[in-house]
Amino acid sequence: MIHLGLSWSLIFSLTAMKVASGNSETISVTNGEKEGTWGERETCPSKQKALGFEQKVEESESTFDGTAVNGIKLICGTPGQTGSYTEITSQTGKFGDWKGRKMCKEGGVLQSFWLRVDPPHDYEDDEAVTNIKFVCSTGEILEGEGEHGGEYGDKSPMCLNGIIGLKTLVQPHKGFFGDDTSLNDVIFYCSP
Ligand SMILES: [Ca+2]
Ligand SMILES: [Ca+2]
Ligand SMILES: [Ca+2]
Repeated sequence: MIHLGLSWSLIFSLTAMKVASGNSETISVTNGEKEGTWGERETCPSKQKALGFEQKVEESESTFDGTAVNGIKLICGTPGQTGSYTEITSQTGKFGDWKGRKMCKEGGVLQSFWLRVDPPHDYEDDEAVTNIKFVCSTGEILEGEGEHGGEYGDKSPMCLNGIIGLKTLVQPHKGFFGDDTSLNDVIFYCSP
């Protein structure tokens, strides 16, 4: 009887884990950097999901202290309906420019992502997050117009029902003599 009880509780906990990983509340990657403060959680209006995104990027060629990605904006809307969008951002750094929307094919929503990250160097310029790419539920991969420092890490878990919000870790401006990196990491929130 003891063995039976143990195996039932094991099966129950495995099932619970499977449900949790398929429909987690947030998704993140393991290769983000650590500096800065987390911005506010921002979410799409009720019933809307992230159909695309836009990045604020400082071009590395334009400066000796590059920061690459400074902000991420989600383009929220109703899947399958075009024309009416809501833009949301969390904390955003002061450098760079918004580079234009990247949208899933009609009916698609953002589900998972990779971060390209330039890790800290002792003597060279650091930039932390240099680019991002997402997978849409319609199958295509959308890559931002970011920079080329560092490498992409492992893909995040998937929001089965789509991404609906975000929170970003951004390093405050360190001034002329400090090596700025601006955006260091991001967490996305999943639709229930
Ligand atoms: Ca820098
Ligand atoms: Ca950055
Ligand atoms: Ca600086």
